[in-house]
Amino acid sequence: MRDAQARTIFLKDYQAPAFLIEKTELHFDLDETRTRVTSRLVLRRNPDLAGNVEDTLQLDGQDMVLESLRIDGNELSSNDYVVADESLTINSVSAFASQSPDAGFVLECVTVIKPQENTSLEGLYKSRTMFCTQCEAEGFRKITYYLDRPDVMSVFTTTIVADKDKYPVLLSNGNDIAHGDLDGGRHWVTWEDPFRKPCYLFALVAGDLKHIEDTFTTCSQRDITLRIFVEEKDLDKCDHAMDSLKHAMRWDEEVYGREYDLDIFMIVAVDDFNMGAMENKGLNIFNTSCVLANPATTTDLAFQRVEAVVAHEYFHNWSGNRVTCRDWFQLSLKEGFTVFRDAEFSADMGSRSVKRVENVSFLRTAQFAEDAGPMAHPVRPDSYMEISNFYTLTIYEKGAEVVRMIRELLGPEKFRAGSDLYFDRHDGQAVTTEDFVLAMEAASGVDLGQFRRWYTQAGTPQLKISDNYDASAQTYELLVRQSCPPTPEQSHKDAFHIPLRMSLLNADGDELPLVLSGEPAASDAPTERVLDVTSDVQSFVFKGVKSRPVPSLLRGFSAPVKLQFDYSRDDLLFIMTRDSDGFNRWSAAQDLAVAVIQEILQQHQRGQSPGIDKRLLDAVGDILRSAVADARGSGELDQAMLAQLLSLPSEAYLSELSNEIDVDGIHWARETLADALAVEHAENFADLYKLCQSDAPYSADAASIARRTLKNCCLAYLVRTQEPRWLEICYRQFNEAGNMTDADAALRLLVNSPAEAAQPLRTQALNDFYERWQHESLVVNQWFSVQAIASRPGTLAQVKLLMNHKAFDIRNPNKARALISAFCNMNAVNFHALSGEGYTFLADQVITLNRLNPQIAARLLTPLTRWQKYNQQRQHLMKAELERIQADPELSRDVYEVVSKSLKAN
Ligand code: B3K
Ligand code: ZN
Repeated sequence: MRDAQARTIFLKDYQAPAFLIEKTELHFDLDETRTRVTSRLVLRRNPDLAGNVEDTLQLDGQDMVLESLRIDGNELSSNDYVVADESLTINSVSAFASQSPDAGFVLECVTVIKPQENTSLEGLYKSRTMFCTQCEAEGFRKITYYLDRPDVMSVFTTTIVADKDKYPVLLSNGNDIAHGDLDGGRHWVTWEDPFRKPCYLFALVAGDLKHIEDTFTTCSQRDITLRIFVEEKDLDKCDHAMDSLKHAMRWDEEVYGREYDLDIFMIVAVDDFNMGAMENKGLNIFNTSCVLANPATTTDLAFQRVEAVVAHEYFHNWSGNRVTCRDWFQLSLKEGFTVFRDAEFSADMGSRSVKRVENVSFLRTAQFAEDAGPMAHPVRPDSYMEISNFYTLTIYEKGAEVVRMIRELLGPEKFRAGSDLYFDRHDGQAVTTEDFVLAMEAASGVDLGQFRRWYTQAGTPQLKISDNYDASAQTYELLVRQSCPPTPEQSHKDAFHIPLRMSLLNADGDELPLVLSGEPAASDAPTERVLDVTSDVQSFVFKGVKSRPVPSLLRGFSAPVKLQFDYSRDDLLFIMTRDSDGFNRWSAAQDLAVAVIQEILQQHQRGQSPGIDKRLLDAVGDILRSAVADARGSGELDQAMLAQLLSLPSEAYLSELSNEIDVDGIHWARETLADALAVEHAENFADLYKLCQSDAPYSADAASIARRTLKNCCLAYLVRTQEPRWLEICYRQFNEAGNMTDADAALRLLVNSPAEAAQPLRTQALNDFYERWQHESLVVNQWFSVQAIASRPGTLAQVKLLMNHKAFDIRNPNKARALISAFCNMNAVNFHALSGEGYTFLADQVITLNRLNPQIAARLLTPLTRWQKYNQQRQHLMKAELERIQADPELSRDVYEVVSKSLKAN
């Protein structure tokens, strides 16, 4: 890594562009060996910059050969410009322009690139047989020289020329305005996108694709053509994405007043893709894993992911494309807001409480860990080396929580007024998170001054709450203390503005009217309130409280904080059963299970045999009995929520809660509790398992998904009993399943079971599964990951064998994730083996991928960066591997940033 490449970009250095690009005309001559890109850019000096007399034009560009360069038809010679690794600098524009650069000039540039050799999957590259692009954040500069920054917005016209047999379908943004045939079996298409956009939203696809088509009539009665393009073999896997798209389009009209703008909306599925999908204007490009769905090959979880990602990318058309980011520090402006929008969409499509539980679980496990690690950064970062490293859970998930908190503080009507104003004010502009907050303030009159700290301060705030009941005065006090641990570059934090949604429950579980001291008593006082926590220490005294209540705090997880309140286990049981807030019922169940698991762990560490709190065993029994009665009777309960209540906190969450992670202890303690629950309640689990069976044909509606989830949750407990009959039933479910959800669940259980009788069944099932699905790439990925996450000893050896399997290809990100990432992130006991072999394995893969695909390499590295949370022996081993990676002389900027920042945390 050369020093120049390890440069840091700072938000404080932001400067508006000296030149603007009004019009961009691109011409692509696609070819197997060399692709020629001709660009014709209409530029002019930025008139909004006072006194702008800039005459040097520096364009971004890398990995290409420049063939010719002209300004206003005048050819430049190599003395007139400087080509460096990442730029092209023209020293004097006015020397070639036919008029003042203020009035505009035309830059024509011909470059040659080799998409077939581009393994970074950024810019223009080949995925299997097709050409496709990924330009966000800075991939366009690998296509042609350009001002590759989001505040340069231009109208694009794109002509694609290619062999007609191999590439019958040629796509780009906007509308197809002309096409025709050429000699030599070639053809061409010209696309025009009337909306100004930054180049990161540019897209091109060429391939032998088939499509399904539908139409959507917008709220103003415009008919939009919807097309989903895939390889022919996948045509039977597009319907769910199409349905999801139409639901999303309607939802955005109804909930945000946002109508689609072009006449056509296209989605293309590609197999080699660094992330989930990309919101290119009018031409979304999707990882096959986020668009294809069919009951036979796709699990319920993947069906739900398809719905969410299709909606997310569609919603970007407004939150991202029509209103875009001024610079990449503002990334959460579009990502946080859009994740919030897609989460609300999913909540409306399925079960709201369950959706919230899933999101919060993920946030508390993965984002909290990121916020406590060496790469912690604010929702609006101050600096970065490589922007690709900042597509993080903080930008996305915490960013969404920040938007959610704004809605908590404003209420839904004012929030909607704020979003309307934001879209109206900034349509067609590249703006900042500050502009978003200003619009919210202007439309609501709510002061978000202190709230802005959520954008600038990293780290997860802690809320320590204690209470005090005064029986004689009939007052109940909540004393709230907030603090936030230091994060890299930020040792001190100022108090956050935290919306604390809460209620007080009396002994019957009823909510009490909430009147704060100083407020007039009112007969219609609310029973739920959002308290504004704004100081380091703050007291809230409620009056007229006749007996000591149980507080229901942080309802719906109203802020992304760590809450500490000294609940007794009986209080938690009470909230679990009596709270009207579904999220808090679940959260109390988790807290109780965490406390019991931690107790088992401590007993284990002290060499005592575990004693399991009977209250938890009984509570699970109660849940099960009510679930059984409900399944036999009215069927009113939300079975997805029941499954959540019956699921123990993950090892990852238990690890996040630990100061020093006892990898094996956590695994052992959690398994011990799960096994005990299984044995104690085997009969109830068996009843429920049977009651959740159904002969109905597969449907991906919320109730059917919930039923299957609950059923497979029961089966998991039953397999834990290690009774041969349950292993056989599991194997039978695997064999006879009419859908992938049930087959996959059973396969996972067989692969993970430590029972001796499971061994032959597992071997048979894995062989059969591969045999049957070897031609379905996404299913083969599942087959890889099922094996990679088995906690049995010897898994790493198996993973290494699978790396040599003919179906594995490290250049395909889905495959790398299915095997390497699954092993390193979801198999703690094996990855953290004290031999250090897991760490060496990961470092080897990162070193390989660093050369092929730096983005994926940097992302895979995450588990090694968390070394500070482990014991000395593991810390030493992990750091040694990070140092080995750091010593690679060819380190990409992506990997360099992650390695150096995590070693600096020393
Ligand atoms: N905006 C893209 C992410 C691009 C990532 C580039 N490294 C997908 C999304 O968030 O919708
Ligand atoms: Zn997004």
